[in-house]
Amino acid sequence: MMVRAKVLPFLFCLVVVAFGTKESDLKQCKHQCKVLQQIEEYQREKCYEICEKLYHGEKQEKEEEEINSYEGKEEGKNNPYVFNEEHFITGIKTEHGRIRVLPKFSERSKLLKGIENYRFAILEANPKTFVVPNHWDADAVLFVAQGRGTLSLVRKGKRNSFNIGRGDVIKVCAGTTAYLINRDDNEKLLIAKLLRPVSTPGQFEHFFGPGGRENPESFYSAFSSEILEAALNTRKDRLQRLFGQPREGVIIRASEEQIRVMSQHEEGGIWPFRGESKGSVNIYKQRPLQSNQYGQFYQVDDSNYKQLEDLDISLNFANITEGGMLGPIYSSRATKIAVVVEGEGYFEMACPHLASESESESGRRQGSKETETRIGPYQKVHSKLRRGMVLVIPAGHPFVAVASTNQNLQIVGFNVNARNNEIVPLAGRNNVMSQLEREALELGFGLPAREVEQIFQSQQEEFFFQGPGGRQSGRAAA
Ligand SMILES: [Cu+2]
Repeated sequence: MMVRAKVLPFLFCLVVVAFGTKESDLKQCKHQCKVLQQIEEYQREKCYEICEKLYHGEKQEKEEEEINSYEGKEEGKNNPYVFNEEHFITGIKTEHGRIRVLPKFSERSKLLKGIENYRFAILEANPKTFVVPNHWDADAVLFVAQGRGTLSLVRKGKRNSFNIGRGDVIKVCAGTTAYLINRDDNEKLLIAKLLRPVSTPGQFEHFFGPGGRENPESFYSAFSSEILEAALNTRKDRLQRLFGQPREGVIIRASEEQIRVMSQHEEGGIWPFRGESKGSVNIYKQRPLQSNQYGQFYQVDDSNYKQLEDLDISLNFANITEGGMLGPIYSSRATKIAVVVEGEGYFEMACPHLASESESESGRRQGSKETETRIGPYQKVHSKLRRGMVLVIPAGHPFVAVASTNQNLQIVGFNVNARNNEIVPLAGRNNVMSQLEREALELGFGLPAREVEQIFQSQQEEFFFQGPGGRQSGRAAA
């Protein structure tokens, strides 16, 4: 009896010590149960059970841990590349929707100075609502992340109305009068916007024509009444009535009938503006640049949407399969402003700036001189990724994005400085190291070239790989 009582806790300790999340650990655990002497058969069964429980429990826990270990870290002052809900300013809000805007990037950190002339916003409109006509002093690229709407754009004396849906990319030139409906009965319409202000760098405004004295105020109301009377050739009392109506905000409810009439348009629309292509292009309908079982990668740039030409912006959409990962890669010229549209996971990025910042600070404190060129150390910038989060990935910065093991991770990225940008793969088929001369590898790594080559050639996939959560022991070839 004494022996029995002692055996179980002992065996529990034994198997726990040996435990990881690999399948080989499970085997080893069971093996230990098998070779244990002085225990009875029912205890042996119990031992197997503990092994199974630990394996499955730990595996799940480890995955959760992996994601959760990044939780909270993004809040740190030393990670200016990640933006959460609380970093947004609510520009416009009604009970039917809101427009949230990120502050100027350079306000967050001087490391983001390169994109300080760009602003990022997200529009949310409830089902069956109308966003009142307005124009912005900014060129904009819109991405429909969710829902179905109809967008109307008035420019060069013509109106183009077209239906939009998930995956559509639309360029809206500065000064275009735009209005929008959410024509869906149930789903919210979500539109991510990258704006490039044209008059005041880094700042843009919405100008509302229709409107009243307030909420929104009409820009017509700013003019003297005699000016408006003369310009519109109308009596004062009629103008007072026109701009004196109580308004209920920028995003308002529309009737079934109004929605029905305004929804009668085609996808993409007929584009009446001379020399320009269609109003929108759908990113999912493009041929993926990369595709395998671990994910797909799509791009819209000036080759498949000519209107992006003068903006030097492109868009990417990455669908990373659950348990998969994208990269490591880096962009040669483009800085990516990305938003998570679906799923969960995490990302890691190598950044020499953050490490040098904290180092030079401590250096200054110690009175030591800063050297001009420095190599490393690299700070591992990392964060959990969740729907709605925004990431900035500067040019040249190697990064990787990993999907959780239970849901695909979908990220849309707006690339600034898109022209001649090249995505450089750091692992997998065609990785940059495989282009190096053998002597360069030998000298660079301090190892025989053959050994280095073997490692860089062991990953057969390209761009998307099985992530660490999905990998099992014994899979790696080298
Ligand atoms: Cu950096």
